[in-house]
Amino acid sequence: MNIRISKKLALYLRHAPEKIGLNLDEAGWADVEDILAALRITRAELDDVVATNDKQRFAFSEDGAKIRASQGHSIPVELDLPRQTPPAVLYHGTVARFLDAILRDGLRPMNRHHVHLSATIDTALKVGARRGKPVVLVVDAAAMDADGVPFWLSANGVWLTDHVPPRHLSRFR
Ligand code: HQG
Repeated sequence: MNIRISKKLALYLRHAPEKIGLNLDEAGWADVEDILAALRITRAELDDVVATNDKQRFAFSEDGAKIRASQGHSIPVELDLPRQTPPAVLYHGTVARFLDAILRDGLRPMNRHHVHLSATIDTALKVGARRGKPVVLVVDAAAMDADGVPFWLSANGVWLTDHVPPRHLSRFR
């Protein structure tokens, strides 16, 4: 995968389309032709980044004419993801310096639209390790589900929710 192209796509499709004069519709889709022109890449290069991306960050529309980020936006988009019943337990990878705030306020979306949760400890460790020595929190998703809290599953397997209250969090390691 071409990491340079992937990073640019993440920037323009999630955070700053205006930097290259890109228009995203309300569901976050951009015209593939606009992306190719703006990044000066070929369709084959774009197809390769989408297909081989380590986290499957991007997805084409069914007809292949549009592309969007599957999650992680900071600009307002309505992904219309299906609400799903979560597994009984989900995980969140973070670092020790955020723990006091997290255990006081719960997990908050911060700059993103949702709190991002992982189905496996392994993935949570990797997410946390982006910031330092990873700390994994266990989320009692079954209890949240029983409370009626909605969860969504992104196209690339990330579990999303609005907020995780401290009472449903515990430290794994
Ligand atoms: C922390 C990557 C203080 C939270 C990954 C995290 C993921 C709080 C940071 C995706 C807090 C936000 C998302 C609170 C949460 N007080 N800190 N109340 N609540 N935090 O990047 O989950 O490569 O927005 O623990 O793989 O780290 O972008 O979220 O450390 O899937 O595709 O605030 O991003 O994917 O950081 O990562 P982020 P995240 P991509």
